[in-house]
Formats: sequence, C-alpha cells, structure tokens
Amino acid sequence: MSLEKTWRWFGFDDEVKLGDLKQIGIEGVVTALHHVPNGEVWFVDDIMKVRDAIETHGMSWSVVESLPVSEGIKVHSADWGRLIDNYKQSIRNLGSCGIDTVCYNFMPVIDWVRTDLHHLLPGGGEVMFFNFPVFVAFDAFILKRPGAENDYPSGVVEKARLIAASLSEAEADDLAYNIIVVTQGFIDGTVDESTSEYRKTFLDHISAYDRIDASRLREHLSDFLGEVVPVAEDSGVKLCIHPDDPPFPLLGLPRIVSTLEDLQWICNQYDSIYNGITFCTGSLSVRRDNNLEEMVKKLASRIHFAHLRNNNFTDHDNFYESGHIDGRVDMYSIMKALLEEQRQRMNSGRPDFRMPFRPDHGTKMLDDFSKIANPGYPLIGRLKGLAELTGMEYAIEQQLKFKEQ
Ligand code: DNO
Repeated sequence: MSLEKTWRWFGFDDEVKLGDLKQIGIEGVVTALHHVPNGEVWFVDDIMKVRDAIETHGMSWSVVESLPVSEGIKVHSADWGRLIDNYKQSIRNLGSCGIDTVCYNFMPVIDWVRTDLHHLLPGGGEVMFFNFPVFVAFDAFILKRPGAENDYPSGVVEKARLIAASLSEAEADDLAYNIIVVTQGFIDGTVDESTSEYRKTFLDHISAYDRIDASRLREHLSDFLGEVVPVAEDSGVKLCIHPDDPPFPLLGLPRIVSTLEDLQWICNQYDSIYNGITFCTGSLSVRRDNNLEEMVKKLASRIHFAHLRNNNFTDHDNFYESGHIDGRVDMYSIMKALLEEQRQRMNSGRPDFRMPFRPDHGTKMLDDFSKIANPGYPLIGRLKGLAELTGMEYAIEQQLKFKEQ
C-alpha cells in the first residue's frame, strides 16, 4: 500500500484536464466548488456533477480543498449561526456523496502570502519568494495600515521604508495586487478580482479583528470545532486543518495554526480523528523552531492529507520555494513517517488508511511558460515533484519491507 497520489485541480476551467491527470498516474483529485460564494451551502447536485466527472475518468474526489471558513465564522459576526449551519449542511452533503476528507484553514483575512510570484532560479525556472521587509513595505507604506509599523521589529521597518521608497507606483501597485488579489482570488479568498477597491475592502476585513487577539481567535476556532466536528463524525467526513502559511503573525492579525503546540491544542479541543490535520511541509517549515520530524510523528494519527514541498532560506525570514526534495525539509523522514502511519492504521484495522498527498506548488519551467496556471500550480513543475516524491516513496517502501523480514 502506498500513499494516494493526488493533484490539485481547479475545476472545469483548469487548463489541465481530468484526462491529463489519469495519464500522469493521479489516483485522487483535490478540488473545490470554486463557483460557490464563501459562506453558502454546497448542494448535492453541484457536488455530484464534479464527483461524477472525476469518477468517469477513473479517479476519485479524494479531498475537498478547501471548504472555506468565512470571515463571519472567524470573527463571530452577527450571522455566525447561519454560516455555521451552512458549513454543517455542506459537510452533510459532501458525506452523502461519499466524499470523506475536507481541508480548511482558519487564517484571518489572508491565506498564503508571497511577495514575489516570479523569482528566477539560476537555471531559468521560476518559483515564489517571501521577503519579510518587502511584505512590511507593503503593509506599512503601500497599504498604509494604521499602526502597522508597531507590529514589526524596528530594524525591519527601516528596511521596509527604504524598499517602499525605491518602488515605482506601478511596482507598488503590483505588489499590493499580487498579495491581496492574485494569490487569493483563485482559492476563494476574501477579496477577488471583481473587487475594484480591493485595498479598502482588505483593510475593512482586517479591522474586524481589532479586538480579536490570539486567545480570542482560539476560542472562535474551538467553538467552530465544537459545532462542526460532531456533524463531520456523523457524516463520515474527516476535517483536516491547514497550517498558517507562513506560520507567524502578519498584518497585526493573530495566526493560531503555526506550531506543534497549536496543532496539539486543536486536536485536544475535540478528541476525534474527524478533527484532523493537513500536514503541509512547505508552510510549517519556514518557522525555524518547528521540528517537522517531531511534528509528523507526534501528530501522525490525526494527519489525513499531506502537502509535500520544500523551502530554502536566503536569510533570516526570507525564503523561496525550492522544489520538492531539495531544501531544508528532510522529505525522506516525513515520507517515511507517513508510510509508517499508514501501515500502522492498516495493522490496527483503522479503515482510513488512504493517506492522500499532493505535490504542493512547483517550479514553473519549460512549457509551463506558455500556459496559464494559478500562481504556484504549473503542470510540469508539479509533475516533476510528483515523480521525485514517488521515486522516494518507492525506495522507502522497499527499505521498510526489508527491515520487517
Ligand atoms: C496555497 C494553498 C492554500 C491552501 C489553503 C487550505 O497554495 O496551499 O491556499 O489551499 O490554505 O485551506
């Protein structure tokens, strides 16, 4: 038994078609109903349409990524009850269609953040880069969020001031647009392409957190889990929270899914395998005090989905996506731990040993430059990652069998 090879597919408009996925050896598809606005119910008919299309191509809808948790749930707005009811109904509907794994996140306002979507590697490929002072330049001097300068170390703010001064108006606009819109629109974020006053909308969302610190946000997450996990259990749907990317506070907003302690706290809020984790190596590894080998082992029984990719630091808090095997994550140890967990589940009679993983993000290369893809999701770069990870997996499986003889 191997891990399940999955692929993030953005629906019928994706340039990569379901038939292509079957051709490259994909077993399970990771997708969402991207046309349904955040907070609304996912209806059975819509779910079935996507599920049936995937199954017609000989694959399964392996994981929902993501069933978005709307801002109203995170900030506990007046329509919290309606939003929670809708979320529960979507889970029931997914369960009734046989879809049993749902990835979600609890990042306030903004999901993943990068400052450069076209960082050139020496060989000519392109990857994504996060530069901390550039991000602060965006926050404090381009977005001009009130009080932003107090949320970062003064040395970084000074660097940011110089960076902001060196950018032309067009470059500053590009930076803001990439951070607020381009990386968020396609994953059903809070601000999408149709929002003309995107900076103001974004600032309004941020100000909804004025009185919400990390402990308050934890209470809101706990309330959310208390409501939805019982429904997930009844519906046979495993929820798996995605970590913060990057795993530290930005924009003065709390981030509470960043460390081993955070993830253990989440697991303890509702003790059920239906309250699980998406183990994203790329997100968790850009925090130097996260020891991923320890995390994967300690959290193993709750991991239901893995995002595998790697990073390298250029200096303190600046990092770029370095591919899948190369980089600071010891991918061998992570893959081995996931395979061991899968085996352990099988041996103990747990039915949920499927363990899907996807090659997360990828280097834009070769023919990727002539195709349209969402940032981070080029075909060839991801395919290379899948091939590397699969080869590594094969070698580890051989080794594990050998050890057992
Ligand atoms: C970015 C993704 C994230 C992820 C969500 C899961 O490429 O890894 O947007 O899908 O955080 O809820």
